[in-house]
Amino acid sequence: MLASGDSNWGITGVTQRSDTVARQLAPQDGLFTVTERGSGAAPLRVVSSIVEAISGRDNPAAVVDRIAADATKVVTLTVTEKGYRIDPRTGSLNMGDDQVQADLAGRAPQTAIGQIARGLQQRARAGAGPVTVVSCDNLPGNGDLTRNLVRAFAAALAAGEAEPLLAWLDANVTFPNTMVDRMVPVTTAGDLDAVERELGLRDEAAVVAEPFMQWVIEDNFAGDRPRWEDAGALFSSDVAAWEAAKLRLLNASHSMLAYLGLAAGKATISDAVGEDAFLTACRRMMAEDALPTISLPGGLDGQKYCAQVLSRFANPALGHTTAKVGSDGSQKIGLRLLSTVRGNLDAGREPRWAALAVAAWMRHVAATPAAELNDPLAEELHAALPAARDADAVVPALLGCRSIFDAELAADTRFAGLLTHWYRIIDTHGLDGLRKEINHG
Ligand code: CS2
Repeated sequence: MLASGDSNWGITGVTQRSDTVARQLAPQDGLFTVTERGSGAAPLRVVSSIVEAISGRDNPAAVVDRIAADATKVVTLTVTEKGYRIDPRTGSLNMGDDQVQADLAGRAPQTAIGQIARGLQQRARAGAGPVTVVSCDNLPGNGDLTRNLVRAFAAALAAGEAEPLLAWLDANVTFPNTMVDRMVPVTTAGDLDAVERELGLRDEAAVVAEPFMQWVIEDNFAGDRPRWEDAGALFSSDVAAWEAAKLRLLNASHSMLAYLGLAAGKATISDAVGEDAFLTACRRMMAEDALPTISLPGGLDGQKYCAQVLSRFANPALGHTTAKVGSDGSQKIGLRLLSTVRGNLDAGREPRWAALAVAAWMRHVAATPAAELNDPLAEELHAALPAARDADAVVPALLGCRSIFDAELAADTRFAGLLTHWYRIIDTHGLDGLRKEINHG
């Protein structure tokens, strides 16, 4: 959340994890460091833009108050794909989610969409001015989506509440689309120790990141905003093309490397992309499956972009783990891989390499005990799995998960055949089998 004070912008940082606030940011007056790892890394930097840190879990009313405050001009959210509580069948707010229902029933809201909607409702009642809500998550049309989710929440309120809020939202709130790109692994205890050695102080909120960063924003703001362009942000009317390129090229390859890496016992993304066969599979998925399904933003060279992405993945200093990138797969593969799959099938082409990434995810689900599968749908996925875990049993079972695969895609025998082919190789022949099949290509 960003307030403004005559262009002196300050951030109220809201985290959903109470220990992050209690243990980390609050005792440090919101100060934290950013350490870049890899070629071209800038020196360690202390960030002082957070003027207040609030736990969205422990103090939801404060979050609502800050959103409602007239001084707040921009609300940004980075809550990962699952934080939006999207119903995959409708693409809208999951009204079957008990947390969403509890927020609608009037408790101090705990969900991101509930906190934003209730904050905007309080803002409307207080007569505060226009505000802009900026999603910074890996979702196509993330601003449009956030608007639709907030409007769905408003529309589900009691009759006397819904209409005035919807009218106010439409007149006073904008939701620009954005594309944000920077690899930021989970900070480890070793990272905290390294920062302490360099800084001479203990920073419990230290952030580690790659040197690369990119932020593309639709210039659709309801009121004031910081001059993010001065820090390198790009304002564009073609954010959708940037989002598609990033999701279907970078994020899709990230997921492919995560699941192939996990199958081969590779702990990090850089280890996984260091396996020549996996590097080849990424290259071919980007070139042969993904690029033909997207229109690149003006001026972006597809080949150079793909080469740069793979070079970023190879950064050995970053320590991005296959387990972290492979988490929440049920929320990611549709956005990153299945759009490419559908685009190729519709064009009469076989998405050979995107199917490999999906098959590797299926093998990850089947080979990981439910209690260890880091996925909001872990129970649903494991309930769908048969006792047998071979290709002929697992592929149709997971294709039957309508939260992920729609009926038309699940019934496509070309796709099912590719999934079965790759799953069988991973499951039966492992890394050697993958090397042979990918290099045989
Ligand atoms: C990653 C992304 O964890 C993941 O799913 O693919 O967080 C990725 O690091 C960022 O989108 C890079 O901009």
